[in-house]
Amino acid sequence: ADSYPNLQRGSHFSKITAEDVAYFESICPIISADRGATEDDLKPFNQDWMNKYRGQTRLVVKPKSTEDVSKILKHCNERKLAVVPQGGNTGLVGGSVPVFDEIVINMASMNNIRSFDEVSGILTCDAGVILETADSYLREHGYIFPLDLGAKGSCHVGGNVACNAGGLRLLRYGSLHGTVLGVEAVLPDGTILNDLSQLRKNNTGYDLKQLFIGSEGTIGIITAISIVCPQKPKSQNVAFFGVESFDKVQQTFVKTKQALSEILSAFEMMDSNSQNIVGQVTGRKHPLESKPPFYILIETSGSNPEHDSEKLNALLEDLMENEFISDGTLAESETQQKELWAWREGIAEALGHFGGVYKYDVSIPLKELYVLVDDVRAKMKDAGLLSTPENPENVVVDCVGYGHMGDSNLHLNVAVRQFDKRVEKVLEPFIYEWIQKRRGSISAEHGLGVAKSDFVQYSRGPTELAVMKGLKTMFDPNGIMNPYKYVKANA
Ligand code: FAD
Ligand code: 2HG
Ligand code: ZN
Repeated sequence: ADSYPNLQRGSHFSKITAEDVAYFESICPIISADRGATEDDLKPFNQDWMNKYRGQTRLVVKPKSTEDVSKILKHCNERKLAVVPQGGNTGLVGGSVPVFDEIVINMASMNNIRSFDEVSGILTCDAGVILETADSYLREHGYIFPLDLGAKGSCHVGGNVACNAGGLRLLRYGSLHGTVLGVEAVLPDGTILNDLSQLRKNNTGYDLKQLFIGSEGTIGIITAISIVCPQKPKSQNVAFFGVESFDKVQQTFVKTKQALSEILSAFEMMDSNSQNIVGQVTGRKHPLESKPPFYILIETSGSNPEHDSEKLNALLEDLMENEFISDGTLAESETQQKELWAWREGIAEALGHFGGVYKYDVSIPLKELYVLVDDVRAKMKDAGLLSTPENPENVVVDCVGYGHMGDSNLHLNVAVRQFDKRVEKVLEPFIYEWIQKRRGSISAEHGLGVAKSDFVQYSRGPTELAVMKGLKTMFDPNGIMNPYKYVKANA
């Protein structure tokens, strides 16, 4: 495939036959080239959200139950047919689309809420429930989903768990490794593993569900999850600040934690380049008139509006007095809160409007979080690839940095007019070496997929990788689950 110049189709995988298609059809709805589906019909399942990766599947199966998934995988395993589990297909590392002709197992039809306990706040639902649907359901019952991210309208909770998504409120509600209490999964040979526990405490052997959280469809298909959900906050505030330097962003972070303590629910950082691009693409006017190099979005979630406002106002006064922030605004309604959030949540989408984006999702010690962006921008400029007032048509539109400052997680995005080998050569391995030197992570929250699979050794040692490969082989000896991606057992 054009998207994958360095990969070759596994020669041990079978090709789909008419009998296979007939068998899958007897189990659940399918979309098949052998039944008249066109390339256009298959495109939404073959192409990823960034339009960067494109596979060549001829068959999509849409199971309606765990038993359907079990029959499908058992057959694929016996026949050595490779598969790709697919949720909402919003992943950003090319993990959710085929590389060659893998069968897409799309989970969208498994979308029932199974149970909700109003006392414990534990939700149990099918993997294909859309995140926003789960959250809306919970809100009606006085709770919220402990994860929130820009793709909430399309991504599935099963997809979220499969890639261990982090999102906008991790600093408050923690990672899915803490909130997910149970997983029901189908192993590659069709065995149903029922670890759908609703217990917060269960020290009885290895914690198997943890292996599925962040496994990106490589050891089995998650069919349901149970998760403990926090109370819906009675009071919420959103503040948006302009800041003159990254040092001051850090000082503001410390002050904010001290002042807001338990009510802080998000601390997001955006550079001015990211904000310019959102403004340019949406045509909206920025909430702050001054043009500082950095912006911060702070959210509070609490139970007492007076108490929360008092804390936030005290923080604001302190930040202004000490000149940590140079400008700011406080949302006065829920609509305004959403408008402010749009300047943060809308960055990924706006960046996609120019032709292509190189994405790096990294963990770095906070002190140096933004240095990487400056370094990459300087290198692009030196290489004569960055658009400047003198050369406004250069291939690199801009290098922007933003992200989950509260979690030391930077999103470095290099927006280009088209994907270009010269740009790639400047970016890699430079960025990976830069991260390795600082003992950071080359993938903080988006995972490995096909995009980062060949670079995992920059963040993980040989012993760790050997154990991971052993695990993969134990679960999936035929290697049918999401091949060519993640930690490749045979690489
Ligand atoms: P998909 O993209 O369909 O799949 C992702 C991976 O999981 C693939 O490897 C796939 O094979 C596997 N998979 C999917 N479902 C299953 C299943 N049921 N069983 C086993 N394997 C499965 N990520 C963050 O961490 N934080 C963010 O803030 C964030 N913001 C985003 C904002 C936007 C606008 C977009 C487009 C993406 C964002 N992401 C973010 C990426 C994020 O990982 C995904 O949006 C989401 O978690 C993926 O869910 P999905 O259902 O779309 O999964
Ligand atoms: C976000 O935080 C997402 O907005 C997407 O994780 C980041 O597109 C990106 O690089
Ligand atoms: Zn993110």
